Amino acid sequence: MEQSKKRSWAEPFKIKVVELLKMTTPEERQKALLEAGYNTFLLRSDDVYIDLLTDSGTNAMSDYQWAGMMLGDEAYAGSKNFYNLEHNVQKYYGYKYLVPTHQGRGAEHIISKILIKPGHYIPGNMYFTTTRLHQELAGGTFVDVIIDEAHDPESTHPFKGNVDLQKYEDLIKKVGPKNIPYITVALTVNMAGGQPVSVENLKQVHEMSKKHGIRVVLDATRAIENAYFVKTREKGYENKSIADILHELCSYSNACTMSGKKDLLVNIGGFLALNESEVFEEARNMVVVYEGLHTYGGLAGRDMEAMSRGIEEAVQEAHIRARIGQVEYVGERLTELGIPIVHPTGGHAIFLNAKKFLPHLKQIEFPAQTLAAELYLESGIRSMERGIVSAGRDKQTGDHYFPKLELVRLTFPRRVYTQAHCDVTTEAVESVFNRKDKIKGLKMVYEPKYLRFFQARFDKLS
Ligand code: PM9
Repeated sequence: MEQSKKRSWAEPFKIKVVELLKMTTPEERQKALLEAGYNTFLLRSDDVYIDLLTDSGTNAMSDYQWAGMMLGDEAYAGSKNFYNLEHNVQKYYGYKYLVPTHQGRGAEHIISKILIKPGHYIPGNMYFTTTRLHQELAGGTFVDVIIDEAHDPESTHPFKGNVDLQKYEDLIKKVGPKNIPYITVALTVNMAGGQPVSVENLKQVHEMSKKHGIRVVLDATRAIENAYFVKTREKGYENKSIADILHELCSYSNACTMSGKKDLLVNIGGFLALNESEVFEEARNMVVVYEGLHTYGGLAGRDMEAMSRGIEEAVQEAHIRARIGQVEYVGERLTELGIPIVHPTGGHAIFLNAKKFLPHLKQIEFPAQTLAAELYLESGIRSMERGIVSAGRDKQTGDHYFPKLELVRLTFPRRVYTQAHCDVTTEAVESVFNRKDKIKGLKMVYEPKYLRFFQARFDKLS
């Protein structure tokens, strides 16, 4: 028998425990959506059928991780699970020092507070909500130095997360290297569509930064997914292991912040990892104020064990191939249907291009927020707005930012949903697409001060 060119992959696990899903009626969903003020963050999880809000903390842990949970050493100080985690962070990420934190933003808070002084500038490859907020709260100003292609949903550049070296150099010239404590490089870039950075680009960023005495701080939250894209897209890396690529990526930085809730297959946890002993000393001291003692940082011993074991599993080829393969699969099906999405598909999610999906809505009518609400109404599938609401307001002028990207994120938790769930999701998006012309926009009726996308409320425009 002739073999097909592209062989199928299957989930590289079998299912041992299941959690039953609840189906709702359109009337129940309409009521739930009204109560949630058209904000999918405010829905009760009980009212959701397939939850694609986020891949953060929503992963399914393996039996190996659950077994590790039973080996939690809950001593207040010096838990053996801390040392296991420290060992694996050193082994796989290559940093010398580890400060555990309850999640990613705990690490962002600490590094921002230590290194940023009022008046500083922090370049980065596109903003991330919590990262930029901590930088601003410390008195800094974020400057986007990502390549232009990242802001174009249709550009098929293989490394849309890359830093534009010219933009970076221009900023250094303009404000002076002394006013730039570090550059943040996110691997992958969430807000651009889960887009990767190439090793070559990161190496150049590292060299330029070193020349000017500027640190490179990675947001390594999805660095393992980034390593997979390097392996499949960057010349010379085809035969390297994911673990080796990860190690190399981190070698071009001074530190990283990490939300373990993504790549590392856990439900809670994060860390700051560093190479400089003086900064580490300050971080170790600060973590006791905001998170917990430096050997637990807001986590239980069992959480640290699950995260340590998660690192070992996350770098496995079969895991990462299927994880990104699932996203790719949905992307291919939606593209076949002519549905506008961000190309190429990224690591953790499909991003629907709401500007193109609902071209009759102005950005101030919140097309992505509207589309996320409509998808929920259609099918009980929960997604997330990543557009004008997430972008927030300019801290100087108070005006809305109007980002080029107005997207709805269908985010895939790791090892949670099957290919059949993916098919149902595709069909639900298609149904909304078929009635898109009749969809009306939203107006914001409540806006919280920080990270408004979490709690803002909306009403339908009549
Ligand atoms: N990301 C996500 O759904 C969690 C909620 S949205 C704020 O994508 C990056 C690249 C992230 C991220 C969280 C954090 C913060 C830092 N960097 O949520 O604090 O995607 O663990 O991590 C979310 P924590």
